[in-house]
Amino acid sequence: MAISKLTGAERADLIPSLPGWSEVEGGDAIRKSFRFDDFTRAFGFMAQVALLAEKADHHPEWSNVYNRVDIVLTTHDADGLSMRDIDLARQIEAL
Ligand code: HBI
Repeated sequence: MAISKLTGAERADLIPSLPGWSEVEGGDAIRKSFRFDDFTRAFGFMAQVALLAEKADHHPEWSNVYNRVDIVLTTHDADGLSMRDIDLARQIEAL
């Protein structure tokens, strides 16, 4: 299914409502850094996000260093930011 890239106006409207998320340079992705008390909690969070991603068929670009998880969301099929990214970010915030 073709997924369309969000316009600048849509991004300006949607991203501020995502706590702690910011636009990556160029506006084609959003990112957030998470910090946990320890590695176990960071990995548990990643496991929860992995299940959301698989259910959504929409997967993060992410890295983990000990208690830190850095997530970037973009839509390869749209070559930029789409509603799939916004929806996944909302689901992550609801964990
Ligand atoms: N994840 N972030 C991201 N972007 C995509 O375009 C994407 C994905 N996960 C799976 C997926 N696309 C599939 O729809 C395609 O690989 C077929």
